[in-house]
Amino acid sequence: MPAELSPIEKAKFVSAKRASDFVETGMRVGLGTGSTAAWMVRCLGERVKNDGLKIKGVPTSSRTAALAQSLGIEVVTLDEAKWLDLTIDGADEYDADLSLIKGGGGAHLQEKVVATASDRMIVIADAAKKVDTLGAFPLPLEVIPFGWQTTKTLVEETLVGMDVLGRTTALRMNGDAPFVTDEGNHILDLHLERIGNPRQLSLVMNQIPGVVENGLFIDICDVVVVGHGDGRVEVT
Ligand code: ABF
Repeated sequence: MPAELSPIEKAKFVSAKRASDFVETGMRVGLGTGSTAAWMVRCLGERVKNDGLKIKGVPTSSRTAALAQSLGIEVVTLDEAKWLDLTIDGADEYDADLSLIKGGGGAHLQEKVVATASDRMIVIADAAKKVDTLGAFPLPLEVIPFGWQTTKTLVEETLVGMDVLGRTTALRMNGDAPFVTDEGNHILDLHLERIGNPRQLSLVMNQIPGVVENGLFIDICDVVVVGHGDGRVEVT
């Protein structure tokens, strides 16, 4: 373990390290995005360098692709891999059903495609990500640029009457400009505070014309590997 990690970074590292132990030579592995996933990619890079680990990595974002390539991990496209043995990725929240909110890193569309095209999905997270009810973290919606303001209005009108507490939706910004995803789309962040029925909300949001994908991952995560600031790690 790298020296001098803060408790939160230690929690992320031990979670990522434990999950990377599930990776075996010959696997096709989905490589997640975010700071916890970056630790996992670094752990795999160490095994490639020191133990001769041979995997085909499918990154979930351009950021992860650059990191993996810099560490000597073979990077292929999802279509080249065709299907994945395992995806390891972070999350912003997870609940007792292993439903997730993802997308804080702006990559949930590619992350959901990769995670769904995998035999197994392992989420790596520090213990603070566990919640009783999803929603305190803003739920991202990837929307096409065409008519995004109208899409925002449709989303707000659709939320009325649904089992959520908050209502506000905001365009994610990157400085003074709208954030642009790897796919060239924008992101609306829904500040819902509490999502009473994540499954229903996920289905309804994706029916709105202009919405490409939402950050709710329902029935996709198989295992959560939780790291704690004192170095403990739990596989749930
Ligand atoms: C990506 O990174 C996103 O889906 C998720 O929202 C975020 C988690 O970032 P971190 O590990 O830095 O908390 O997986």
